[in-house]
Amino acid sequence: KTVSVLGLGYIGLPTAAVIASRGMNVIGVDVNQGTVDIINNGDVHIVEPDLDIVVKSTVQAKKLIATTVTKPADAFLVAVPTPFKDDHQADTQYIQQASEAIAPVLERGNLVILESTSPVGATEQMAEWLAELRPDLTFPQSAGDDADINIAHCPERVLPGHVLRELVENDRVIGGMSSTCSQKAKALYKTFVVGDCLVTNARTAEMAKLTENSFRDVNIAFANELSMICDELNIDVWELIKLANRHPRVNILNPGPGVGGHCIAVDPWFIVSSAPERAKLIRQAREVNDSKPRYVLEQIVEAAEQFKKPVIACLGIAFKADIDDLRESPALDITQLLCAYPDYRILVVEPNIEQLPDSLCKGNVELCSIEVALEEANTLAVLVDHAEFKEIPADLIAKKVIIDSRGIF
Ligand code: SAJ
Repeated sequence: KTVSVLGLGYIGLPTAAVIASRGMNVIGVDVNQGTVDIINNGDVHIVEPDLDIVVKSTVQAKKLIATTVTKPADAFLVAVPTPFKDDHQADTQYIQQASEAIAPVLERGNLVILESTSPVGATEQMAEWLAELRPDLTFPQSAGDDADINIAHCPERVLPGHVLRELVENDRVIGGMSSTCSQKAKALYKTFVVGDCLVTNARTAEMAKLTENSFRDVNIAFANELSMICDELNIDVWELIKLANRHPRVNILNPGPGVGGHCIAVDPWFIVSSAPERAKLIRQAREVNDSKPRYVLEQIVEAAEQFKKPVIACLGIAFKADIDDLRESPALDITQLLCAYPDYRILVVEPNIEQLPDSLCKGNVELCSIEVALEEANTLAVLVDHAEFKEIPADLIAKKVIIDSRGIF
């Protein structure tokens, strides 16, 4: 059997490699020729533990081949981005482009799976796009279990940094547009998932994924709001949370500089835009989390202003601990805003990258080691709880002014 994976990013590439490692032939399709070339050389364009090893071995075994051209296959797995537009509506143009790429090569008996996190109704929309382009085939929205083409939504739910393990171990929600669609999709996932594959319909599967990330967003917003209240009341929020969490039914998450990444800061908006009148708490949580970077920035500026020549070490710019991913990173946003102060010298410490992103290539910013930063900075802004930072000995920071948004010190 041949599986084609469309979109070779943070989800598509690990998924393609894991399926190929189970002995299936996998055609990975990406619109970016550079990405395709890197993969066909047995290399990877993203940092994820052990991904390089699996990609290299499956490419060498000729089980995984990357291309920019969509080719016939038994199953198509769509793992393209679904960002949001300025008005917070989901932007499904990449799903539409993937549908247009798949449609010409579709054959009777094919399975099409949408893995991208999507607003409710997106799978039905994808099925419509495919049906319009291939009037010679039947689709589940009209033919149900007898359709020529089976379609399902099976949202990814892996945690960056643990993708290879979670791809195999996590339970999966399989939302078929008919029961045949669900059974066929389940059979595919069962070839590499040891977790349970739980069958439902496509709309519920879409909502399940959005719900998982909104649950986390709301809970982080609770922690972030608490941290700001505690500052006002002169209470150590970390101690407070530790104490409250000793209650058998309380489990508060960690405050931070805001919520980053391309999932939790995005997906709740798909619920809000589908049900704007009802989704009050979910919207408010987004707003609390989005307000946190500016709050932390103000704390850093206030601390730095005590010095004639503020030298601020920004510890971490990734969106969370122990990864190199800078997308939608509150730590990066805060660092960028700090650069706008021409009198500040900004020392960026980010052990997971080798060069600064373009947005930080300014005269007053430099990437440096922990040692240099601790020697030269008078103000420390802890923005990410990377493992390296947790090992900094207490005596090295004793004389610094510290804004610790992650509570590591
Ligand atoms: N964060 C906090 N406090 C916390 C936990 C997280 O401030 O207590 C921040 C992080 O620093 C980061 C952001 O939230 O900026 C998101 O980090 P995360 O580790 O919570 O989640 P992601 O975005 O890396 O991955 C999430 C996961 N979803 C859930 O845990 C419900 C993952 O399983 C999903 O597959 C992924 O989104 C996705 O692709 O949707």
